[in-house]
Amino acid sequence: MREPSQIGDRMKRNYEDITRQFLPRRTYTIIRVDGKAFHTWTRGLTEPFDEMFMSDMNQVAIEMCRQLQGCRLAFLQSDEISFLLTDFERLETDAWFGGELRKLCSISASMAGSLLTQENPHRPPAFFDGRAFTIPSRTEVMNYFVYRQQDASRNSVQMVAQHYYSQKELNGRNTDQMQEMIHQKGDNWNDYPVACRRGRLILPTTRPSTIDYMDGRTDEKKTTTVDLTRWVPVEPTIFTKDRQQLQELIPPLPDDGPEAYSPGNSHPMTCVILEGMSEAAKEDCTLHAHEGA
Ligand SMILES: Nc1nc2c(ncn2[C@@H]2O[C@H](COP(=O)(O)OP(=O)(O)OP(=O)(O)O)[C@@H](O)[C@H]2O)c(=O)[nH]1
Ligand SMILES: [Mg+2]
Repeated sequence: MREPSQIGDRMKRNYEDITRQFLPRRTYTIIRVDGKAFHTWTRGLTEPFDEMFMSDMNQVAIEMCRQLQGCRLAFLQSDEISFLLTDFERLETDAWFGGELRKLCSISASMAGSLLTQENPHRPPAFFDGRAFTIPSRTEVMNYFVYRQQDASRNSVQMVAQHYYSQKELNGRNTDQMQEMIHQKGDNWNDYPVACRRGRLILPTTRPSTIDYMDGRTDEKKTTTVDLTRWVPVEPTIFTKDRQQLQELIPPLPDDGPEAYSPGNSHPMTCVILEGMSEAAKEDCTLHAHEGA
């Protein structure tokens, strides 16, 4: 009889590992998760925009920003979230799961699914697909977010139009025509909140926080101040008109020279406060809204 290790090695070598793929190192990685058949999963939610659902998606994105190693920001709209990850800060910086493609896709999709299900225990389980890929230039990373934001606005107009008209009435209509049709119903797409029209960014912010701890040597209770990172939802600019917000958020590749990348709070921020947000998250938003003012 063969040793279990021999059969195991053979299975791995001949089958499992043969399709193992890794993303290139020291560049930009995008991971995007998208709700599976959310047209059905969202049935019964407020149309065209459900604040609780948007808030839940923000929470999913915030928790994932915490968990995804090297995450710089997330951009979300409708039932999808894109994360930007980098792995080039130092030569020794690791990539999340070494950049193993199937790990990146499957773990991020399952995270999103279980986090959203946890937020909605009375709804059916939520499933997501996940994809991960490399974009090798900073400008193209900016263009990627322009692409997702344009999709956000197109989706958003469509969702409002579908609220007033049947699919048949909307067939063949472009976004401008749909906006006009919305107008005819006495509504104006431009009056909807930015978060509904342009998507949301999730950004890291740091603020000093006081913590109590026990000094192991003296057994004394002590207090110290540390910088805590919190992730908060922020209103995006219109990326095609104002690229500065994005530019400041995306670190240049190490070979790009000393560009003006300043992590932290240098970008102006208008936070997104939604119904259902935790008190701590609201407090963060209020704090940072003042910083951005
Ligand atoms: N009522 C409501 N529905 C929403 C909201 N946000 C997203 N949705 C729904 O989620 C859908 C997401 O669209 P898609 O991702 O293109 O479609 P899908 O049904 O998820 O299909 P696949 O992604 O291909 O599996 C929209 O068409 C809406 O039906 C919301 O705020 N309120
Ligand atoms: Mg979907």
